[in-house]
Amino acid sequence: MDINNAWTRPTNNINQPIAIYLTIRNKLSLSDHISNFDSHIGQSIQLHETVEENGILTMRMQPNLDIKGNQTIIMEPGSLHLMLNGLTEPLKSQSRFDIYIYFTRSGCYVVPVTVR
Ligand SMILES: [Cu+2]
Repeated sequence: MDINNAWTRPTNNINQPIAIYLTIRNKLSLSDHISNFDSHIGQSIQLHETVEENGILTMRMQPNLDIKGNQTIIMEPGSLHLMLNGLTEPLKSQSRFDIYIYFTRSGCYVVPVTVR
């Protein structure tokens, strides 16, 4: 996996979930599957999708994400994103933290997230 461009926005409000965006490229021709997420700076991370229902944007949890061989998945505002709940500290601009993404086939990746 190539995992790039992981970022989020600064916040002082630790009571609000934060959205994390990134790009995942499967370099293999075999499909893979994200099985779990983790981070030291939050209690849980879920995969969310932003969808429009009757003209209103809402977020829906996506319990599973399959990545086909050679597929690129772009998480960006208004579409797929990771939602981190239970932030333990404010996020300062230009700081960084790590998240962990677990793939069924490719194993665990440490992904540095930049606070923009
Ligand atoms: Cu969300």
